[in-house]
Amino acid sequence: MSGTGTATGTPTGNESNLESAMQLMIQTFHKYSGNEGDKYTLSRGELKEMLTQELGNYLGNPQDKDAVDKVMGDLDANNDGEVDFTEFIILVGALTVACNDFFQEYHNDDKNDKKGK
Ligand SMILES: [Ca+2]
Ligand SMILES: [Ca+2]
Repeated sequence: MSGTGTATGTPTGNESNLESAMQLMIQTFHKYSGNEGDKYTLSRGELKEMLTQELGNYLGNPQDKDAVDKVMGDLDANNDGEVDFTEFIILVGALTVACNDFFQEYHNDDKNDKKGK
C-alpha cells in the first residue's frame, strides 16, 4: 500500500460526489486486482469475486461460470485473459448507461403523456 504515488485514490476529504465515485471505482478495482497474478489486472477468479461482491444486484447470479466467462469475453478487449482497469471501466460505464436508461424509462412511464427522444 505504499509507493503508489499521489495522483489517484488518495482522498483529501473535500471531493465532490463524482470525484468520490471515481476514487471508489479505482479503489474497488485494486481491492480485487491485487489478490493474485498481476497486481493491476483482474484474472478470471478476481473478476468473478468482484462481480459477486460488487455487482451481484445488477448482474444476477455471477456464480454461474458461463456468465463469468461471457463477461470476461466481452470485457477482455485485447484478449490477454485479464481485465485491466480500462476494460473494467468500460463495464462500469456500460452498466451505468443501462441504469440511466432504466431510470429514464421509469420516469417516462410515470407521465406517459409524451413519448419520444
Ligand atoms: Ca490480479
Ligand atoms: Ca485484457
